[in-house]
Amino acid sequence: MLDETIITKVIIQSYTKDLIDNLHSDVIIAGAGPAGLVASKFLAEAGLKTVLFERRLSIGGGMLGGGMMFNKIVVQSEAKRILDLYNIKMSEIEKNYYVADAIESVGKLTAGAIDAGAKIFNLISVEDVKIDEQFRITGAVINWTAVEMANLHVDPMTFESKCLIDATGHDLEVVSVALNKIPNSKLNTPTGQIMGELSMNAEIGEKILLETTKEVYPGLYVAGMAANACSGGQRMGPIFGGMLLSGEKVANLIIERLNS
Ligand code: 48F
Repeated sequence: MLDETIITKVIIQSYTKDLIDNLHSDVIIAGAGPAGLVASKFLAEAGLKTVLFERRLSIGGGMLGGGMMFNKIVVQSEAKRILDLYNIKMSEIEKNYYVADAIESVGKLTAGAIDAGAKIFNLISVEDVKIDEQFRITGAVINWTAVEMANLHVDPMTFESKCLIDATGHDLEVVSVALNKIPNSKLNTPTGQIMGELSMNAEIGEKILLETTKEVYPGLYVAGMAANACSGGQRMGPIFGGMLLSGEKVANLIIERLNS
């Protein structure tokens, strides 16, 4: 005999335990696109407690749809080694242009993060940051995506971490809210402000992404498209090498910081 109330009880108990176990972590990542997923794997592998919040039901962000719903992704040779780490199958249809299946890529990037020990919560949005007396960022303020979508007046809850990564993609949501709400805040960008992304140039956008991926405010890092949106880098469309390398870079910056 299956008891529906036991099914309900084990779900509630187990999910609540996950939330409580992750209240304090080393790194919180907002956004489970390719950059956030790769960062989670490397951070967790380095022994850092890593929590990732994703607004949507699905994981993978813009990677799932490939280019204009042709759900294939392209990776250049510089980033091929990262897809190889996950055993993602690729074909080199043109020299230096490796093509992979978007669903396989997202599935394996997700499994890689989870197997390394990162905790992913979907259906939760980061809506603000937590700050200390010196206005340093010390965590994330979160709420159910459903609350956000229904525009309900329901207060959020707070998770604490040593570092926070904005991997929210084009919208750069976490940095935007922080800049708005922290008095006199200046970002580590050429203007000290959010510069916004530039129109498409895959060559420049991919290259510059490794420079724009950095700590932009004490305790707050940017990775993936959010990094170019922050520092005025070009967009690059459905080539994903830069996203993977950006995830790796932000993880290395934080590993170095927290282990020093
Ligand atoms: O947009 P997304 O895939 O970001 P990314 O990792 O990769 C960018 C590429 O997909 C593509 C591109 C490549 O060349 O330009 O756009 O930089 O993933 C961002 C994820 O963050 C989630 C969003 O649902 C998506 O899955 N997200 C956005 N805002 C929030 C959030 C938020 N406030 N809280 C939690 N998740």
